Amino acid sequence: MPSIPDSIRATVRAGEPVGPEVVEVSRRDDGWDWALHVGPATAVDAVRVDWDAGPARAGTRMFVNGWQSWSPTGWRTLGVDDDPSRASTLDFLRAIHHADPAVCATGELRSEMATVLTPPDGPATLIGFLGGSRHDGTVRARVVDGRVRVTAEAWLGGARLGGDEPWPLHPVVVRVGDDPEALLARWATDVGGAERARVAAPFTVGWCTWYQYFERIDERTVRDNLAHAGDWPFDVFQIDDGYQSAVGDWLEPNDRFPTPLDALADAIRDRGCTPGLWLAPFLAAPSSRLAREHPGLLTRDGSGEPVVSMFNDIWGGFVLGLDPTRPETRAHLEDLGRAVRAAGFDYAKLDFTFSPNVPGAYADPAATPAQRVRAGYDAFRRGFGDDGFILGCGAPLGACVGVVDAMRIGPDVAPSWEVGARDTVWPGYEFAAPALRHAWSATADRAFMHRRLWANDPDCVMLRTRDTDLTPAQVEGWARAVGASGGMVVVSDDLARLGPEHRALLDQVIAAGRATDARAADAAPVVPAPPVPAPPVPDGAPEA
Ligand code: 9PG
Repeated sequence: MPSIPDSIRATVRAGEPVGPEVVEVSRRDDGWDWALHVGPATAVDAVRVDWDAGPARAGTRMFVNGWQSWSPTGWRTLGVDDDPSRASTLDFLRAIHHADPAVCATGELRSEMATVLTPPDGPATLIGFLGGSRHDGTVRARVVDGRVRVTAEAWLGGARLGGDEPWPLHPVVVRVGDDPEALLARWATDVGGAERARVAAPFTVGWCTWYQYFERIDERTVRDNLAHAGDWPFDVFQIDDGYQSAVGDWLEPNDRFPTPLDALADAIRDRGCTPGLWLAPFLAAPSSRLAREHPGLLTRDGSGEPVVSMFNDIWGGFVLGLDPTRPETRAHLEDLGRAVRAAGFDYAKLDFTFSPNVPGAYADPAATPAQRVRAGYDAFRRGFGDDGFILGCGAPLGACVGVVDAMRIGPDVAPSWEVGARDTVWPGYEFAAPALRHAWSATADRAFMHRRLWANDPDCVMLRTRDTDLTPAQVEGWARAVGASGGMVVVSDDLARLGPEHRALLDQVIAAGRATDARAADAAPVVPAPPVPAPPVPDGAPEA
């Protein structure tokens, strides 16, 4: 495959006709710099360079990076596999898992930020955007008449761009090499440099309420676990979803939490841990105090109605999105960050943060979807402080480089290998549903991002061997995979039920994780792929 297209011709997809001369392209050694110069403000969907990358070889593999933490990610076969959007039935799902919510053409594969194409008989080619804070970048590939067509697409999402100054796009690199992982690691190092990635946070060990108690937490349970926390090597003790009175009202706990949050944070600190809090700062339940008293913060559609940004049964159904392009929303998010920190929480897990990508009539029509997401994060960060620890979750990866300290790089783990009965599985997006094998495969496929774009959060280890559907081998295999990743090690089990054998495994995982983490910037972590699941045991047959 040729390293750079012979002639770089950019085309613009816009709401109004624009000429090809509006894109200024300049070649660099391994790709190109480009800028958009449309003059009068024009709604621009995308700017793309499309080229012939040579004859298609059967069995060419493509690395597909999902758009946000939970989005389908992994290696696919070009000309055989399809994009998840082909199977999807809900517009909403495409808006929360891709930059461009439109359905792909048959046979087209797409990857966000970067891809690697590896033909069976030749070197690998990486195509990647050197940034993500100004706009998303999607690389598409398909086979046309026996040849590979590649498109590098700067996704602007209909932002009204214009003015006298050219609008710089993130540079694109095209690089050839023998080792796909080395190409990805080098690309991630370059993106981290360009976006001033926050990669200096210390190696983090923690405890989290979610994967033992889910939304059924109460203060008693949190305090029971806290009573054991001093016996464990936890840096962080984090309260997850379920403490709040409503989605949006993060500082008002519900009646299962009689103690104010700042006193709970004090109790955590007294046990020697950094207090951590989960919140979904860009969402508000319709019945929340936030939505009722500050309706002006909400994202609106073209008819002025609030935009639904998520559906979740445990929150009572539909929830609305906040519009970070409104100055008053940014002021609210900044105040929220300041208040969470003032309550004593130095660690914040910001979840469901894809929501500003959901289409709507945002107040600032000149902001791209990536800029909307980033404006929300930046506002929270301003209030929370530069020295607080922010973990992104359900987060668009590209827009968050440089603002988060850590990033969930896969879908939710679960105390089961496969998706459990209580979870909804959406056609095309099966991978986003909680299952150990999903979290494990993302941890392997995105290991190269660690300490280049942020610290990777592979999601919690699942140590318990009772009250779980995991086999002891799955428990241990996953824990060791987390260690091999060098990323965060977070326990999410009832501590009263863990014994010395669980502690011994955890100590080994932490030691391995610290060693991998210490050299991750030089040598990208290598995480073994999840084992192929054993075939089901027939009824009556003895278990192995
Ligand atoms: C809390 C949880 C945990 C978990 C997060 C996130 O409905 N959904 O599609 C859905 C997706 C992910 C999800 C929950 C629901 O999990 O990843 O660690 O914090 O939220 O609600």
